[in-house]
Amino acid sequence: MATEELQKVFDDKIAEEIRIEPKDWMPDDYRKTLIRQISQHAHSEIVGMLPEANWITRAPSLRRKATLLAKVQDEAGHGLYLYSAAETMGITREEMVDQLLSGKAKYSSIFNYPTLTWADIGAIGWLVDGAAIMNQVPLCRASYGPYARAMVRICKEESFHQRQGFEILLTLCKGSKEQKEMAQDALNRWWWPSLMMFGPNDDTSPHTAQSMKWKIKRFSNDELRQKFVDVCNEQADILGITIPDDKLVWNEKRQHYDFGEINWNEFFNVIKGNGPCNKERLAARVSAHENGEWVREAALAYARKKAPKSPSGEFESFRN
Ligand code: BYC
Repeated sequence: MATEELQKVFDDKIAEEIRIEPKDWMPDDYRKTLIRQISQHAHSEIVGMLPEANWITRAPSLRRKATLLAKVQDEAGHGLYLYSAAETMGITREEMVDQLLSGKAKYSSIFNYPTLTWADIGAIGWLVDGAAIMNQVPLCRASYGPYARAMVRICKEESFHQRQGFEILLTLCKGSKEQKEMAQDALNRWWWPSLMMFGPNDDTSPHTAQSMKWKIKRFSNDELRQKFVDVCNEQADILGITIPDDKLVWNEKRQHYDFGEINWNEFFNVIKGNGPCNKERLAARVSAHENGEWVREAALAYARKKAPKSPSGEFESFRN
């Protein structure tokens, strides 16, 4: 088929809400956009394990430790589904890992902030996983099949994470004066970075318009951020703590909360690599990769021994 015909088949599928699958023809830019988004999403899940893992050894009870351990493991699983989804588009896992470790690929800005107290673990669950769900539930309807299907399972797990975070904060807020102050301090530090997770405002976002045409994104960055602000307000009331924004006010006409200006200089500075923990996060990933080399070698050697010989006499790669 000529390219114009292939393009038409692709456009019709998008219009009719038929999923694009790995073997289907797709425009180069669609492939490029998805590789960028899915791989950065995968990196975010993997780097996102670090701030929370910081508290596994110091969780205040066995129940909290077991839950946090399970949550951090879930994030590893999310990273792996997403790397697999990206691989269906023709990029290898090694290439993606190289892009992360060399600093070429982005990952979510939020994971470049430190977790200073136990309340931060509650705030991450409530706000960071909460923002993630708001952004990711619509991705379950993304036009690319493997990405959309990976997101279904991820979202189920993220909602559990969000609830465990909220419950940590609720416990602290019902506790002593010091505990409530710790919860408020965590909210003060995590609120604005959580709003930044949704990405730049629509008028400065280079990718949103095209990604919405392709039905990768179903809502714009600002639309999702607004939904998030609206739900968090009610949840903060239940907790009895205050969102650190004096411009936050219900707008009867818009039927939404108005809120203050995000510090976009801070956001762009963080995604350029200059946030409080960027260097530490990358160093941790590089070290984990280097220390895991023997595991990769052993797995490969085992797979070579087990794998059937290909007709050329070469051993199949264990991932083929
Ligand atoms: N941080 O045109 P835009 C999680 C970049 S994992 C860093 O709006 P797009 C979790 C953007 O990449 C959370 N960079 O782009 C894990 C682009 O740069 P490039 C991650 C950001 O792609 C563990 C440029 O800014 N979630 O929740 O249309 C524990 C322009 O942006 C950020 C996902 O990855 C940011 N916050 O929209 C707990 C979800 N925002 O690539 C929780 C999937 C923007 O041109 N991704 N940039 O160099 C998406 O939905 C979209 O990619 C985004 C950005 C909404 C994030």
